[in-house]
Amino acid sequence: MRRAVCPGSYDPATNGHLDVIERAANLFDEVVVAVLINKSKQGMFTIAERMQLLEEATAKLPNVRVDSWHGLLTEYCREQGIQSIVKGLRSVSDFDYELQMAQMNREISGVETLLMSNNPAYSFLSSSLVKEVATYGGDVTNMVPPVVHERLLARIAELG
Ligand code: COD
Repeated sequence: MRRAVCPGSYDPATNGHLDVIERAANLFDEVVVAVLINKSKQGMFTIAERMQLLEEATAKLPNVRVDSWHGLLTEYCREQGIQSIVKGLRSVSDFDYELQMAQMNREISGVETLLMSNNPAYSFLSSSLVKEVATYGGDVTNMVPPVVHERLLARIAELG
């Protein structure tokens, strides 16, 4: 069975993330969307909330499941018997960062990384910018799955 992991912070998932997950699901028998901690980013949603949103947003994809992990991604791959990591690439700056991580992950574990060129329609999308625009009242309706949009506006209202 060909299995891959799509790792990320997913705080929260955007339509750019979903595009990569859907395309990976067409290439592999099973895709695990793993919510990991990125210590350099401050979270708006808890890990459990991010997982719930991803589960709802990927419900129509039968070979996709959602999980979480604290620690090295390659350790997760080893534990789960996953051979491939799939990441999305938006820009040259993404490429620099992702290439370095791909090489490091391969060096320490042998796990391969597939860098998937993104859908140009989503090149400008990041969780951070979506949160910032929505916080100041901008319209992000077409940038995130409907379930994320609803929870994002609710969280912003809670935070005042
Ligand atoms: N279109 C296409 N792809 C996109 C888009 C978009 N609009 N937005 C984001 N992506 C891609 C990103 O390029 C990334 O590949 C993935 O989606 C997830 O994005 P984020 O922003 O949710 O997640 P990151 O970049 O914060 O995730 C980084 C990890 C948590 C995966 C990384 O830090 C990690 O592996 N941490 C675990 C600890 C570890 O193993 N460290 C050693 C690394 S060598």
